[in-house]
Amino acid sequence: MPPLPVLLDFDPGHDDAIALLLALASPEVELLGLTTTYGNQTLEKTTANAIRVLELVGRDDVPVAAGAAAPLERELEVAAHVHGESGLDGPALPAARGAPLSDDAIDFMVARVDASEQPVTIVATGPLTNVARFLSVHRGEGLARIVVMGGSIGEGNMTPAAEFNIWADPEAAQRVFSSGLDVTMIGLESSASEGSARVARMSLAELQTSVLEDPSLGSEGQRVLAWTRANMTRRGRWLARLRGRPTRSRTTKGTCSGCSSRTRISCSTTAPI
Ligand SMILES: [Ca+2]
Repeated sequence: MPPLPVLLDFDPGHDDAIALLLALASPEVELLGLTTTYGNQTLEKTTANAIRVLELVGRDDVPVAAGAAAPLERELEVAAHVHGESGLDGPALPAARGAPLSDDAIDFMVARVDASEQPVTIVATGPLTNVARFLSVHRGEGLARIVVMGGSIGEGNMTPAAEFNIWADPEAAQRVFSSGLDVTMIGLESSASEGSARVARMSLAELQTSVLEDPSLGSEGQRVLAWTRANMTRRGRWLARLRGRPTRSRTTKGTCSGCSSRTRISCSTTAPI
């Protein structure tokens, strides 16, 4: 089976950086390119972060096109309270050496979809402004589907009901969800569940044995692994606080009664340790 052609539209951001690394490490995926949006930080920073991660793992052959710097209609707000001033606060990754394409993200998406022999899947893990703008100039021929990390069927993380990516640009989200195309929503619950946490741990394990264990990366790769693990743990604890669930302190060690894990990634959102 040929690899799935994918365009990743995102706003790195720690979790988006993990998504990128996983895509790079997945033989099932042919990554056609990256398009960036504001979200976890400003467009300038998320674009630089995308390039920094690519350069860290030696994949600066993957093209990056910068897209929306602000929502369609609303004021710009970024999630610096979660991802820090750089959008990737943690280990000091080297500054980006490369630059994004001169093409706008929308022109890039159109060109890549039209040029692909196989139907393209757009994976969007940030606010949906770029995807909405793309759909305003393209009818969606040549798309397999759009997979969105966003929304919630229960609790939000910006308001009691609203998840950040949808909250940041609801007009864009409305256009995407009403486009008539095949749209798959991976909501906040799925992203914070015990199952997804297990997937996250599996993904990190896979990364450790693929991209990040490349000997040429040396200690830098290990630092990124430590950073992603710490970030996932912090994220789980933060979500747990949001839900009012009890969690133990960082120094507590034990086995989760729910998932038999000794990490807190899933325990913090499912059952106390
Ligand atoms: Ca994101």
